[in-house]
Amino acid sequence: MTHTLAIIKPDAVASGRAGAILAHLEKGGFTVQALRMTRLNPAQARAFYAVHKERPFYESLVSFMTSGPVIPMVLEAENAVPALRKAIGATDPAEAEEGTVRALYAESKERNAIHASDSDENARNEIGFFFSQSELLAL
Ligand code: 3AN
Repeated sequence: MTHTLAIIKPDAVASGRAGAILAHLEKGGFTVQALRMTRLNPAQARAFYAVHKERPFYESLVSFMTSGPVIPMVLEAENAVPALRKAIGATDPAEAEEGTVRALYAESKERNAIHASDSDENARNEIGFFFSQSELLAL
């Protein structure tokens, strides 16, 4: 079993889809190991998405990710990182495979309901970004 980080984004929390997304992931074989609700400030959102800082959508993305509460969580599964990327679908919900979280719950390429780490190294860093050692005692 390995671990990855998911974030239910502000669009999905605001529209009341967080519970459905969580249920979808649990049904898909992911086990929640840590979870909380928080609101990112602009410095935190900029730091989290620093790899995108040269992209034209960066400021808009920061503004969206700070627009309301988010629900970060640590998920456990076999090959958790690729398994969760497959379960969430393509960045653009119009291109996301049927039955994926983004096909079911995302609004647009930016307001796309969920984030998932894209490598084991990023998963470790992103888990550390949101959760302290004491919150990860079960891992
Ligand atoms: P993913 O979340 O599928 O890994 P990334 O890492 O390319 O996608 O993009 C990070 C986030 O930036 C996306 N989840 C989405 O919210 C936003 N984003 C990506 N591409 C665009 C775009 N062309 N226009 C607006 N927002 C975008």
